[in-house]
Amino acid sequence: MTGSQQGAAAERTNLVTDIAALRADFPILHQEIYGKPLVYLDSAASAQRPQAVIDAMVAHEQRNHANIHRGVHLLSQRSTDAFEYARDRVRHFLNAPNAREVIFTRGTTESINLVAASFGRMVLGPGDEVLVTRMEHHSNIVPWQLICEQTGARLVPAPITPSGEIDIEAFEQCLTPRTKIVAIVHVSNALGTINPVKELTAKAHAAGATVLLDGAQAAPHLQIDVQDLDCDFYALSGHKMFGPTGIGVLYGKQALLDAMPPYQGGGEMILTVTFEATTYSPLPHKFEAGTPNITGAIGLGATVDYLAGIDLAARQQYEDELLAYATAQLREIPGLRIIGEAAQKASVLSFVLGDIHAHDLGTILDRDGIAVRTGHHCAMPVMDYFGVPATARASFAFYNNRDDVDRLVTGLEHAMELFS
Ligand code: 7TS
Repeated sequence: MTGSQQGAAAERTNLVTDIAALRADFPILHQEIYGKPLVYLDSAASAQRPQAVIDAMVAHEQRNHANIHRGVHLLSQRSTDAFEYARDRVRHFLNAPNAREVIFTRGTTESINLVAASFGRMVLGPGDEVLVTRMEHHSNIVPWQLICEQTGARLVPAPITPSGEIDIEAFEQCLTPRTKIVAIVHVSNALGTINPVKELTAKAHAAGATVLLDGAQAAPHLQIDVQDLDCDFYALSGHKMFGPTGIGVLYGKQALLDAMPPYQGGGEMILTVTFEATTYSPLPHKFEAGTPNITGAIGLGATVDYLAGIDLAARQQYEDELLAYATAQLREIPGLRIIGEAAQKASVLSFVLGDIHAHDLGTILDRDGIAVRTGHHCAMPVMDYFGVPATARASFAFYNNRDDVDRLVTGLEHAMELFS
């Protein structure tokens, strides 16, 4: 074994496999809400952060903060090093070939807007098509609508099935020589469906389209390997994967990012400026105008380090078993309809309960100390498809357990009593 192989083997043997014990790492979970222990089932909206991530951010603020990429002084150098270290950790997390291909953004929403505004404007013209699916979050619909309006292109939604999966045959039929961009959610926030994005990417590429994957809900649960997926762009948010808010990532293949015009202008993204002509910084800085969320990026780097210390196979098995347990428990409740029953799902249970409005349900559960999200989950076309205005959604992370599920079931029974 080479030295680095020995190092990797040692790293693997030290991985945390006792997933249930990780709950202790999340201080926010250990509190009472209205006098009852908190049950946090809203991680798909925003996941909680482990102490290690909070500590990394506090340490940066207390000892190292200064602006990056510009100071000769020590604090600026420390900040810059920590920021670029975080970029490299994210590169590793995504298995991106090069840190130049990792752009820090505000989150998934900004990452998709960046691609739509820069790449979309560059390649789209009248009659061209952008293909999405009917299960997209609004942030993978509206940026495309905006750029379609400006370029004369058309947004095409690929159909889904009653179980909440992409209809692959119909998807293939939607791919035409006019399809320039295909934008697909990796894991649906409203249904929990894990889409076969590698297969869909290959089909889109065969049709000559460029592919963006929305990984907001995949990054907290799945192994992401952008080289294996062969996607052209991948977007994610720090706060969905146990990191801070206000920071996210756009991965893009270097050849595409190099060809694309800047998204925003300002400091940091330029090499030289005169009133006659401006030249731009090389990647990734060309797409990072202005002072970024430095502490957020450092927190995201610490998040990736934290996740790298956990055995992913053990974590996924734990999450799959918890989802199966929760699904079985909820199916026992009379009048409860689960929305989204795909064969491959990740940690999301959307449901409606009899005639009880989702918001009423959410309010009753809250009084029992149980946090779920209710509403359309920023995926109104999905709600339309299933013929419901809203659902209640319990979303899980590895820090949840069967007690949380049992409390949810008791809370739902309580709500039924109140409404009977
Ligand atoms: N894409 C998906 C699949 C999402 O679930 C979300 C947020 C976004 C994009 C946008 O992410 P942001 O970090 O830029 O806001 N989804 C949710 C949700 O399900 N509940 O609240 C936000």
